[in-house]
Amino acid sequence: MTARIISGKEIAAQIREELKAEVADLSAKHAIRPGLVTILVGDNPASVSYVTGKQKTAHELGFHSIQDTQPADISEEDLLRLVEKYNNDPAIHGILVQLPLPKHINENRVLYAINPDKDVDGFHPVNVGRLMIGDARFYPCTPYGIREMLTRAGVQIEGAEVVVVGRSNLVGKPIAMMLVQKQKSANATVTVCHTRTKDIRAHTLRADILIVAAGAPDSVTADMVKEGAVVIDVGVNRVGFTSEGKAILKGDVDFDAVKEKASIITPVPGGVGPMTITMLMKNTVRAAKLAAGIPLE
Ligand code: L34
Repeated sequence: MTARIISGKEIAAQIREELKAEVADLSAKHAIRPGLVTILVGDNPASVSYVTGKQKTAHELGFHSIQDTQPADISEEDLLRLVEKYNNDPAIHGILVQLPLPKHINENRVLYAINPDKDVDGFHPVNVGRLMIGDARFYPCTPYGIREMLTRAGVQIEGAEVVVVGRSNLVGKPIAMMLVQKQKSANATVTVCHTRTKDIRAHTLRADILIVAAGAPDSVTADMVKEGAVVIDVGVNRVGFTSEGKAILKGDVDFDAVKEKASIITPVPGGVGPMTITMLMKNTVRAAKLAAGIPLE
């Protein structure tokens, strides 16, 4: 079987069109403009690229949008004060602190300082807990994007055997938690594999839907994939540079070989990445509505 390649870029563009209509409606009926701040500490090239993408999209959608870049040696106390400033800014509905943070900063302390109502990443413990209970306020952007790609591609999640490779707080744990819920676009049987899993292949071979967020190229090879499986590649690995100095990106899946076995596969770049950015915009619109007491659909 040769897989259908689902373009995150195209689906994200479609969602942005839907969001434009929502933003126009918020403006016309409620005089509200969604406000987003992205906080970047330091100048890690990948983080700079992702945050730039977020700002560009926010501007395109007509948000009130602030890029707040801080030096790599900012103190934890100063970063906490900065978060507090945006917690108290009524024009800001969403606060995102780009991860990873420098080693001298306690990441959890910073994430816990964000007002849960402005936590458009969904990383605050209150939002993580709500997600687990099945009463989510904000879905973390990457898992949200993955689920949206699956549903818009017509993939049946209910009853499916889902295998997640990777157990990060950013992707592995939240996507597992989302897809196991007794809810629509969920109700799957979920297995989470990680670096200490005894026989990963034995698990991945059973997957109807295989979600790979392992953080290394070729973590999943063709011999690990069932014929006809749906394969979502979350990895974004910078494996080198072009002669023009542009980063060469590669996913966690051996794309060329796996696409001959899968029924659906996502590419890197142009797969989950653009969806992550767009779901952040969706969460920011949601946060703006929540702040104004506008009922959500
Ligand atoms: N707080 N930190 C916080 N929230 C997040 O949701 C993230 N993540 C991850 C890293 N740290 C975070 C992102 O934003 C990963 N991530 C992310 C965002 C965008 C893209 C990839 C990862 C993306 O746009 N990828 C493009 C290629 C971009 C490039 O050329 O660098 C793609 O097509 O895959």
